[in-house]
Amino acid sequence: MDWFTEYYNGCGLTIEVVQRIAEYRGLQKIEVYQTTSFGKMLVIDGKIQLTEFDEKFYHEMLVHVPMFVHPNPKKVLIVGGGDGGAAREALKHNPELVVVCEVDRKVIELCRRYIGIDSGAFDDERVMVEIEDGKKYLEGCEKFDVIIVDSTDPTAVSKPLFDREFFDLASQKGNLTCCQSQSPLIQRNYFRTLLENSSVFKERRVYISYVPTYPLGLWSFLLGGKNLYVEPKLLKKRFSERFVKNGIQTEYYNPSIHLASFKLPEWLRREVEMEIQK
Ligand code: AG3
Repeated sequence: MDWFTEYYNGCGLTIEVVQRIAEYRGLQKIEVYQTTSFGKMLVIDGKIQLTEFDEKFYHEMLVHVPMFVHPNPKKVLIVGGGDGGAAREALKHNPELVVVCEVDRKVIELCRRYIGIDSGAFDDERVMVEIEDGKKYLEGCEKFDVIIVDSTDPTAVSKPLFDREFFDLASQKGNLTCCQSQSPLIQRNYFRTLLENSSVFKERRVYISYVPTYPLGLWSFLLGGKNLYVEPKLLKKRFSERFVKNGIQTEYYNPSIHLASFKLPEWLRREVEMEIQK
């Protein structure tokens, strides 16, 4: 047995690992581990991207919140998301097209081979993979109903996905954009940068989820676009029509948690409102 630790700003999370199943150094350092209690784990550049144990907490909240805010999402773009977890969730809304724009083809390759949380999404004929930089792809693409940004932390490869130019493009090409926006508690600088740079959206709302294997467990997401609030009754109707009636079960998401996730603790509410009301 061995231990893997992800360090961040003066603390860290240590997970017991049975073995390292794969390692690849290219555009990014990609590692896949078998852990003792969290199933398989994907690590990129030393940062935990997912474990089988809690990836649904993250992927369901990243995808179903924007997808249920949209009345009829048919065309979906996922920027990043090479593990296929976000694509898997998006398909549950019965879209016509899901484009996964991943800059590092090795992420897709290794995840398909060693982790498999795409659950067949990459074999689905509605899913198209583009190996390209997210910004470049947005410059040339058609419009999408929903754009979902499933990136790594804003270091090296993902940095451009957090800048003004990127949000500008996303606001033009997507009806609705949703980005993972890091830990607002222990990665405040990342979170603030994202808030500052995304002011182009007509409306913005921040919501939170609990992802135990991400830094300190509290994770945030930013929704940008128009009509971001959905009445509880309408939300329940959409959930029932798209999921309940089709026998689709979730592990984390439901309409109540959707609504509750926008209720922020006071320190975070203040921080968000200061930026959003500017
Ligand atoms: N993307 C967000 C993970 C960021 C985690 N950061 C960290 N551990 N420092 C997840 C990609 C999974 N689809």
